[in-house]
Amino acid sequence: MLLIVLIVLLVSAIAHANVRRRVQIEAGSPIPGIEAFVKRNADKYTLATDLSGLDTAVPQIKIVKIKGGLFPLSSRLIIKDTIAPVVTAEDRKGALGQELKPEDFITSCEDKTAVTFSFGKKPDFKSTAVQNVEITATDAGKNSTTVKVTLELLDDKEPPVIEGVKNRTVYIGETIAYKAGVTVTDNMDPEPKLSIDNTQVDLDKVGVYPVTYTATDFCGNSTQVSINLKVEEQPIGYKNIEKMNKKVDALLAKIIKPEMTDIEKLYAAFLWIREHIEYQNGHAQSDYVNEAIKCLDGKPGDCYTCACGFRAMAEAMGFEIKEVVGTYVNHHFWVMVKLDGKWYHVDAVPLYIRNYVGFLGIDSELDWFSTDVRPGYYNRVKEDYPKTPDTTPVHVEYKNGKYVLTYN
Ligand SMILES: [Ca+2]
Ligand SMILES: [Ca+2]
Repeated sequence: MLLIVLIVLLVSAIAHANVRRRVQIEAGSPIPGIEAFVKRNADKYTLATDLSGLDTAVPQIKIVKIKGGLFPLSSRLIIKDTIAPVVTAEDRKGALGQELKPEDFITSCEDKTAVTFSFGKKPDFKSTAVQNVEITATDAGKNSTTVKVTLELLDDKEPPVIEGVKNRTVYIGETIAYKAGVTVTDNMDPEPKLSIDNTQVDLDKVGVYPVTYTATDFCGNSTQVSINLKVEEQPIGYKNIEKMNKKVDALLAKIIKPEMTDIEKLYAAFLWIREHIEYQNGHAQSDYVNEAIKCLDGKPGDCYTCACGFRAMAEAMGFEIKEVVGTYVNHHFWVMVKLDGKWYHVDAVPLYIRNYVGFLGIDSELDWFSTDVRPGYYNRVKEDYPKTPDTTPVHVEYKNGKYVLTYN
């Protein structure tokens, strides 16, 4: 009996002696396995403590239980950070009164543990003199690195600049992204603050509401821009805009090639309408979207149908369009398109009289047509529309059943 007890004690003592009392690793190292904790015969031991979730980037001491032999065994895992951070920093300029933090000077910092930054002596943020600044980076193991930089504060009196703010229209039921397309820049502050006062806006009620954008730099200089936000009833056909856009994209993919010039692109859209739409009187004059869909589907239509189809295509290609409402009997409709900063008339409805076909037309041609060919046809309230140039870059003729475009 005594012999058995002695043997057990001896085996336990051997097992105990084989386990390392302490194991130290550098912070950020991989989690050690059982072989780190025993001197030999690692295959006869297992870790009883689960180390899988251990964050070795945190310096700490952990008791590790080990199985092997008759009695429980244990070791201590010591995670220590002994390596100081590697830091680079840059000289800074700022605005008088701008409080910079120590980390604002840091351009890179490498360390396995969490690092905090502190000033040797806090700079005077109310001085315009060039100051020497010391910044110390200290890791979780209290190792530290100090870098030297300079700080120069300038007296900023220039307010930020707000761009991209314009009057907008939304329909009831829509939401509005006030900051979309709006940029704020400042001569010194890299991140001037932008606040938007939209407290008077009611998106559920038709009306015109003021919205004020205020940009402020770190010195308190500020700029204000106010716009009008118009809330309108949803137009007829509004729900079909997506459908229209899909049809436009599909058609443009067929008839437009990226290498085309602007004139060629507009002409392709114009020609498609001329060649696919059969004239038929009678349209819904207030429903741009559904008329455009009718046109894009190649269904018969009138001048408004063709104008809407052309507008949809031209706008999708990035051209600016104005609808023109004529004063001719029953109204004639067409559009104006902006090409290289100049406005021209485009009348896509099939019309072959005397070779005048209405592509990139100018005011004098419309006047001639409305006087000599078809009295009153292009009459309109001229002051409501931009003037065209005196010459047009192209001439389109309809000869022997075909359209021919020549450049002037
Ligand atoms: Ca470190
Ligand atoms: Ca400024």
